[in-house]
Amino acid sequence: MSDIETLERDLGAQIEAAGDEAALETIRIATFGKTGSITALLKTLGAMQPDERKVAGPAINGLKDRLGEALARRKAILKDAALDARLAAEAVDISLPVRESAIETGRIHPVTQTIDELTAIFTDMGFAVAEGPDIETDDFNFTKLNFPPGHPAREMHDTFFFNPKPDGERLLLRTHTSPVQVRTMLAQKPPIRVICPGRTYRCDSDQTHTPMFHQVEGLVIDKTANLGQLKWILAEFCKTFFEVPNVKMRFRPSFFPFTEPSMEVDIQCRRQDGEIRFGEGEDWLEILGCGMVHPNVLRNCNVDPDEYQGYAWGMGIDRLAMLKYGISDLRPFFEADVKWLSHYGFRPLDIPSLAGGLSQ
Ligand code: 2NL
Repeated sequence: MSDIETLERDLGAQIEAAGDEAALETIRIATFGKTGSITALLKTLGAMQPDERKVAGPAINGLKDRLGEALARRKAILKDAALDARLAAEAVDISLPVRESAIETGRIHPVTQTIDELTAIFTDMGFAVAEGPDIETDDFNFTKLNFPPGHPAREMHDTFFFNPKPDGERLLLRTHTSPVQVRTMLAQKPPIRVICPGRTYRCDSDQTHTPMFHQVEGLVIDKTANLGQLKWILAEFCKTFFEVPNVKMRFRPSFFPFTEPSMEVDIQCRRQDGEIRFGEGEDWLEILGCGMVHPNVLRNCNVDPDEYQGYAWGMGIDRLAMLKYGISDLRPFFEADVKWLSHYGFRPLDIPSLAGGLSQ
């Protein structure tokens, strides 16, 4: 067999065996490159005698053309195969369901839901919503609210104090939302009707207390503000919030430095099989504190107690959320556990409204 035939057979076999375009390119360079086998063969033509060249020339050039064609054919096949492989690997499965969006999977925290609900109730009655800073002065958190300096009630609040500033002033984390009402009275002229929901802080931590918790307070200042109005407001609130047609309430005398008289309020309930129901039964559950604003507080906030009087109340939002939604443990409220939130949380588009029934 001639050299040309051997070369043609060997190279032809190599080309057919090339598994991808890179392997084929290596063969092409080894054949037609500067030092390639066909290139070397073509170079031999120059040194040949004319007779010899007449025979060898067409034979070598014929081989060159056939190998060129074989390379091109194989390249086209490999290119098609590579594309087919990519199309198969990158295929999009259009039968896959769409991944749920954040609006479907996200949940509203029960505390946020409860704040939204009680805000809907009180704003419907004509109350404005006021907010203030979590870091407060001793003056706004205690002194203006009729806690005398050194009064034991300051200690009762288990206050988180900051280190004193160079001028000796000691800021604190507010122990109740009352300083927001103080700020409201100092900034606005009566009549005033506000609720103040927000975070509050006390150095206390056990099964039923967390160092940060939520409170909502309400304040009305008007010339004829009186306890009869307060009773009606609280009864309306309880019926609407707990979604029952009637609820008995019990007012017990109590003490707060900022109200006189002061009362604690219980609502009628029934405890059964570890469940609690409102608006029925013979048991009582304390849910809030209230009273007539102390004249000293009015004076401290530039409200003339001879012209105006006020009533105020305060309640724990976390506890309201636990009671309404049957959550027995307070601590997971603040543990950011997604599993807990997906169980107790609310759908983002179920906005609480009085017309819709608050919790739907
Ligand atoms: C409770 C009791 C209460 C108030 C808060 C208040 C605010 C001002 C003036 C007078 Cl500026 N009173 N707030 C009044 C009575 C009770 O909270 O047990 N909260 C959880």
